[in-house]
Amino acid sequence: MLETVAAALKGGIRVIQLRDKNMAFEDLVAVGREIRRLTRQFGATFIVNDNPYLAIETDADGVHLGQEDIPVEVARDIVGPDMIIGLSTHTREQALMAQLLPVDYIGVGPVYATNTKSSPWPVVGTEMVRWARLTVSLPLVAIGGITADRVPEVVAAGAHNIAIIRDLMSASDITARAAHLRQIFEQSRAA
Ligand code: TZP
Ligand code: MG
Repeated sequence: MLETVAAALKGGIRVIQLRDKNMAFEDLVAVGREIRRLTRQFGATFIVNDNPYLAIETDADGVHLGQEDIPVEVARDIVGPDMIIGLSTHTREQALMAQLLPVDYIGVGPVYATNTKSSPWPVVGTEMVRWARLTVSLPLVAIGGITADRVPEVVAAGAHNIAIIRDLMSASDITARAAHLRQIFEQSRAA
């Protein structure tokens, strides 16, 4: 896991999320502290999934919560005012409601079908990204089935940032793939 993170950072990935639904808390703390060390070396942001206590234990920059996780207000009380909190949204109603919560960005997805997560939420398409950019006053992170060739249309729809698992993690050369993704992302933003 640490080799993969280091390779992604070398290729220009700027945000790393630690996400493992099966690891014990103590093991997540141990690996999380190593990822914290690596992300700091690269000046990158470190977010943990699901658990605000893990964010504190690893000195992460933030915690990402789903609709079924601990309520955002409770997480905010735990982590304090300065830590980043992100919230996944899968419907227009959830995205609108997020504006009333103490969150710093929302995830929007799944934009495309994906096998990485057995998500109960239907695909939202780039239409929801486009709608959210026009309607919701929070930074948007698009997620779900995003590949390098889809980055331009997701950015054109208004995503501020993009979360990718499979397209990067399944690459034989992760550093090269990360550099390729970053290049397409920057080109798309410029366009
Ligand atoms: N949440 C919504 S889709 C997803 C998560 C964690 C998985 C995204 O992974 P991939 O491989 O980039 O589709
Ligand atoms: Mg979660």
